[in-house]
Amino acid sequence: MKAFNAGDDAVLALVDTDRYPIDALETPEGATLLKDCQDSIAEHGWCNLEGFIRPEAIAALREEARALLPTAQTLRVRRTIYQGQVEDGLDQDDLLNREYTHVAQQLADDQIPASTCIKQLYHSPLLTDFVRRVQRKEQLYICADDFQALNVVALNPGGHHAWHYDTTECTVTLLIQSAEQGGDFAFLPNSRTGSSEDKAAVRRLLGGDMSHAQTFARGDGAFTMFRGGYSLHGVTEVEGNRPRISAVLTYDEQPNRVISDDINIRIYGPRVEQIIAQRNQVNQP
Ligand SMILES: O=C(O)CCC(=O)C(=O)O
Ligand SMILES: [Fe+2]
Repeated sequence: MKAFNAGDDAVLALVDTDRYPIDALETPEGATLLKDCQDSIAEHGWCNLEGFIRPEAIAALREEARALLPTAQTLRVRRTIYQGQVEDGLDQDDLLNREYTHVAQQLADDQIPASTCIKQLYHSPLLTDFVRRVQRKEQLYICADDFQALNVVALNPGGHHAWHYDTTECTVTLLIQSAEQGGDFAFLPNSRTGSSEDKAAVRRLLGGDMSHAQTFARGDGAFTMFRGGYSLHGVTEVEGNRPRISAVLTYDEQPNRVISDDINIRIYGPRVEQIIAQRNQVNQP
């Protein structure tokens, strides 16, 4: 890795800034990168930067994730594609109304030490500003939630990420370790807007017809920005012998965004329920 001095932005040590000059967006090369990313989001709804992390740095990120993952819970979350629970009175035969199970070994933000490379990357002002400009936002902040802000997600062989929409408009992920086979990030482009949804297409996909789903190749160190709030997406079954590991970086237009206790308990289970209960006890008058 490049020599890294305390006080330097983590981006300088981890990101391949020769290829992706996100620390110099005002230079002609930087401006071209930014425009290419903005155009890709506008045209396709996603932007994928292969080899965003330097090869020697991705090895360090992989080791770090492997060392921490044994401390992660295996989460088992039942949710609809809209990330809610089934509502009474809806037709349960309709694939749109069903709950699907998401199973993953997942480190929540509070389980990822501040000293780790991945946390330093997430906290990098240079990276946040790059993501903000790609998304053409006036303001963008890292999420302030103790659990949801940065997550490291491992899908073990045989596992997959069930189809869903994200609750934020744009999701940012970093692939730390690809699967040997399978484990493809797949999506139905622009399957909904703010006001309508192509329900026929969504039902087809939920029923197993992948013919309209798109995917793109991603190697270790790929940095992906994706309008996951508008395109139904998931990860196909992981095959082979190693887990697929990705980091999910959450950003928000509001500076101090936290997620409700109910939602965090539903996602992260008894460990977080206990932390929240203790916190509420301390805060009681
Ligand atoms: O792991 C990935 O590539 C995607 C994860 C995802 O869709 C999510 O966390 O919402
Ligand atoms: Fe997602």
